[in-house]
Amino acid sequence: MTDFETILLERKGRVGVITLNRPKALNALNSQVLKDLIVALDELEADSGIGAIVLTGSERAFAAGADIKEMQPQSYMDMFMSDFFSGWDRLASARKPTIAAVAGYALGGGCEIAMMCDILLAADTAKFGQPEITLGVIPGIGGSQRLTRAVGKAKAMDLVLTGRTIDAEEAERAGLVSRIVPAAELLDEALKVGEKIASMSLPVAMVAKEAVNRSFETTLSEGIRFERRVFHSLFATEDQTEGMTAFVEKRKPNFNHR
Ligand code: CO8
Repeated sequence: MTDFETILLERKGRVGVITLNRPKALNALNSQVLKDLIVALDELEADSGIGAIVLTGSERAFAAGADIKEMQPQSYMDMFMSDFFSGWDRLASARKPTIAAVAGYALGGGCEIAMMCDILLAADTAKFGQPEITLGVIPGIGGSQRLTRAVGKAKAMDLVLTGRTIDAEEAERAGLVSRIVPAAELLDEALKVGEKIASMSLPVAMVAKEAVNRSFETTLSEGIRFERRVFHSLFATEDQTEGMTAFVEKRKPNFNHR
């Protein structure tokens, strides 16, 4: 297993756990974090023993945003020529299901990478926000788009234009997170969700998330057409046969995990 500078990578059963680990900078996301995360994601996606991926941080911070100290001296040409931040698209395009387990601060890029995950679990201590405007910039890895799709224009404008932070309760009411759990139980809960997903057929879970994600990219009729085509195609899999036969035979299904 690869050693990393800024993250920890563990395998817990069929769940891969990536922990952001720059405690002195509240897990600020610098270029090294991005490099490490890409290697870790590539490893977990290639590992047939893994059926779901949890991304988490510390008790105090999931991530307090992009590393401001790294960005501060950069010019327009530096940012443009290096296509700064574009590598983060790797997380959004992960094929295996991803779960963000957020405690403490998820600000700026931290909120944005949590929103790239398929499921967002919040500890009761979680705080979300897009404070970039207070630094003279705007969200840079999808915040203006994903936040708006998640919570609607009213709340997104409020957060992006004022830079204010919301707590877990407000985030849940707004539809940004799917569940709130006590901070002490966050990782266990995320692992349970991961194990549950990993107990399903992996290819079916992969196309299920692809179908949901299509809804952000296309019209209703095209999205439904996509869903229908994929649904039909699943009848070519052993897992459809196994899942439905197990129901009829009143037993638990034994899915393929590859
Ligand atoms: N970048 C660099 N260092 C940081 C960051 C950051 N985003 N956040 C915290 N740190 C550092 C602090 O500088 C401090 O270091 P030091 O001890 O060396 O001074 C250490 O972490 C602890 O932080 P604080 O002392 O400030 O801790 P507090 O508990 O007083 O405050 C806060 C916690 C409120 C979270 C505060 O640290 C803060 O406001 N941080 C910045 C939040 C922010 O503005 N985030 C947005 C950044 S811009 C951004 O994310 C752009 C997104 C575009 C794409 C992102 C791709 C990754």
